[in-house]
Amino acid sequence: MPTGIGSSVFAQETHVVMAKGVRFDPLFIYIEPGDIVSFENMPTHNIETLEGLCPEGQEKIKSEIGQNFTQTFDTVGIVTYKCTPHWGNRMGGFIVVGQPENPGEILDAYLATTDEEKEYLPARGLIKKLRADMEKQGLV
Ligand SMILES: [Cu+2]
Repeated sequence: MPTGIGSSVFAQETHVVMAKGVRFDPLFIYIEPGDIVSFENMPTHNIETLEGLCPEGQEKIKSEIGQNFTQTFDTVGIVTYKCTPHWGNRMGGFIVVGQPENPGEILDAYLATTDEEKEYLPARGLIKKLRADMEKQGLV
């Protein structure tokens, strides 16, 4: 719960991400720290965070395939996740938690990481889409 000095107090909100085919909809969500994300319509899908594309302090998450999944996110930053069985189809998404400092630098670092780690390669196009969305919103 964000109750410290200098942080606003928000009611805990629940955000829904739906699996549709081999995509997550919406592809990126913007939430406040402490909010809940509910992943639904997951008959053949799961959620697995990509450790190299997550903020420091974000716990590793790997949900069960075929199960809806609900998770609270507390760590400010950009969380990247994939669907393990459909990562070859680039089924993944982002949760932007709070207002990370220098989001442009974070995204640059994430892109560089995708060059180094083959496992992260499918994230490249997704990161570019996130950057475009954040630019549109004036966040980058
Ligand atoms: Cu999937």
